[in-house]
Amino acid sequence: MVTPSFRLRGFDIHKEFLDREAQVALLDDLRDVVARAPLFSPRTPRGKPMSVRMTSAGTYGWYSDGAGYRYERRHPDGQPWPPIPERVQAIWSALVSPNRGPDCCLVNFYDARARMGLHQDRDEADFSWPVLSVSLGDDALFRIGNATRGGKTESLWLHSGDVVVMGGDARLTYHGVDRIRPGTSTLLPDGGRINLTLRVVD
Ligand SMILES: O=C(O)CCC(=O)C(=O)O
Ligand SMILES: [Mn+2]
Repeated sequence: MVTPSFRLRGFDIHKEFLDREAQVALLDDLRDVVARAPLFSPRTPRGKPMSVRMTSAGTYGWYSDGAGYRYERRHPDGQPWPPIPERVQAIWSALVSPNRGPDCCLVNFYDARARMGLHQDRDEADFSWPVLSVSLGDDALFRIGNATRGGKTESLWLHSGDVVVMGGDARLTYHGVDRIRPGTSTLLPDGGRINLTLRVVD
């Protein structure tokens, strides 16, 4: 197994897991994903538009609207989601398991004003599988809370190329993104941040 740079509240943080060349290659793959499955703005179950735009690759895509949070087999335009790029699968294979791949690669795009409130990832069937998250582009202030809502939190800046694995006791820990720091990376020509979140769904 690959040793993380450090652990924070059970989250394994792999600083600069991807070098610049690997980030550029990944971005190329993601351009194909977004061309086939365009980014959209989901609504919360209460009807509020999320500030993060999203799409997915894989058997399932994460989706939300007035009917609730869930996984869907098709993009809102009716097409199946594109396959998860091999280079993305390889990160999972190296850090989680070479035997079972993720069912969903959620692609989150943060512009300068986007954020993601504290939440748990809990729409999956089996919490024994970790969640793996990749950061590309501008820095993000990532906040980690507790197994239940409330209590003290801690935050850290995630940079382009960093990978976080949330597993074991931390699998259901609250987490979110307070804000991004525009202009801190040159990876995305128009700025912003991409986060890939890989999960086993079934
Ligand atoms: O953008 C991030 O780093 C976190 C994304 C996240 O927590 C999620 O999509 O569930
Ligand atoms: Mn999450």
